[in-house]
Amino acid sequence: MKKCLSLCSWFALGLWLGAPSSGAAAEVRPNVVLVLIDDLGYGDLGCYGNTRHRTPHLDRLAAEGIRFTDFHSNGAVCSPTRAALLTGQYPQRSGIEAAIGFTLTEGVPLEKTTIAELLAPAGYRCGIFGKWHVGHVTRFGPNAQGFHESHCSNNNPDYHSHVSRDGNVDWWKNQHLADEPGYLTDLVTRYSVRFIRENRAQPFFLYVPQLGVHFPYQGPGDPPHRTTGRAWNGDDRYGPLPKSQYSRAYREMLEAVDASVGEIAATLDELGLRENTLILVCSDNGTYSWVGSNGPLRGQKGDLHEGGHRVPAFANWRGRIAPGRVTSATALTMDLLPTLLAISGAPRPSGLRLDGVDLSGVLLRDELLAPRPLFWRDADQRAVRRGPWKLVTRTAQTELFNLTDDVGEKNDLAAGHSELVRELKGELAAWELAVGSPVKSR
Ligand SMILES: [Ca+2]
Repeated sequence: MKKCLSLCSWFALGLWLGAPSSGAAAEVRPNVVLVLIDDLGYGDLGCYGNTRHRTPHLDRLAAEGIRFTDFHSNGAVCSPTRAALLTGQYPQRSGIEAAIGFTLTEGVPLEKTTIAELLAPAGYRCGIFGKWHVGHVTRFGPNAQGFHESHCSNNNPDYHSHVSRDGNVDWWKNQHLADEPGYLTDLVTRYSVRFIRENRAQPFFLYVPQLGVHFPYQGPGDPPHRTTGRAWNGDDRYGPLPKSQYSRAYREMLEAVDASVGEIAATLDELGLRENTLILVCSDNGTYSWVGSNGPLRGQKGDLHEGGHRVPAFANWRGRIAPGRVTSATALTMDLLPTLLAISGAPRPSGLRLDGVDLSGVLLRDELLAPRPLFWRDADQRAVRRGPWKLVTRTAQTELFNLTDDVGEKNDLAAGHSELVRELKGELAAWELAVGSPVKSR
């Protein structure tokens, strides 16, 4: 299946290259740097109102680009959002609907078409440095899903000892164990910068799923904690520090991520690549509100109230995206793949099912998105969004909110809007019927 898609893509690419030029993408394929920050909350960055965390590099990229106020992760936890990012599909269709562990039986199925498998045939060099978390890397890893180079973890290891919660070392190079000393955020920076330098003369897709700011809570100066040979699934999963120091460590971890992104941007500057590089930054789900900030939102990581999935997101492309813009467009992680297809000019194979939509008109031309219903599902929670309206269900409980008036989801309006509740429940049921059960991993 993959081979067929690849051949089809080459054929389509040949047609595309022979077609008359219709825009900048047809002349020079832009580079893409996609930074996914782990568990970053809606209120964690200075550009979203935080006054405690110092994030000057991220704030500058946002200020010099376009910032979303209504961007959402597809999942309220790590794996489903990452699966949606890679496939452009709802997690429920992509093969992973829940956070996964370390088994060899769970993962985005290899026959799924990923963003790397679409960009590579168009001449892109594809690299990933950071956290994978969509299937054990030895079986479902990035090199088996279209990436040319990878240094990554399965999950969230100790930042210093690199031991994951299953008691095994978890740092891999091209799907082979390759431990090395270093604070993980620094390793992510090192490989990302090297990748840019080595591929400066050709289009590249650099995917940087930062490990910060997911637990264990360890700043660069905090001690290593986990050792091999035992599981770390109790309260010790959060690291070596007393709880009173979690938020201090979290701030330092975020500031290390900010420095990492700053170094990546500085490398692009130094090489004269900023005018030909789209930088996208977003988070994979909300933060835990006892350590980070979801701003004015209700709920936290794992919840289908806004605090679980409304996240920071912005795009920067010097000379192409006008600086200082803020958009209220409602967008999701699964929209990134169609957006990158449009911006890169990479062909979309016929028959490829995408749930996301192209955001390039929002980014480049201030266009509006067509209205569409949006859906989330996480175990016993469901949510559906239509314009300002959001219905949230959990077992027998149903709530309705108007997010324009009430982004904090404080006023349940379900009792006074029975007809709208009925309609939204109907849309949700139809969507669940369409996506069915998650694709079984193999
Ligand atoms: Ca996460």
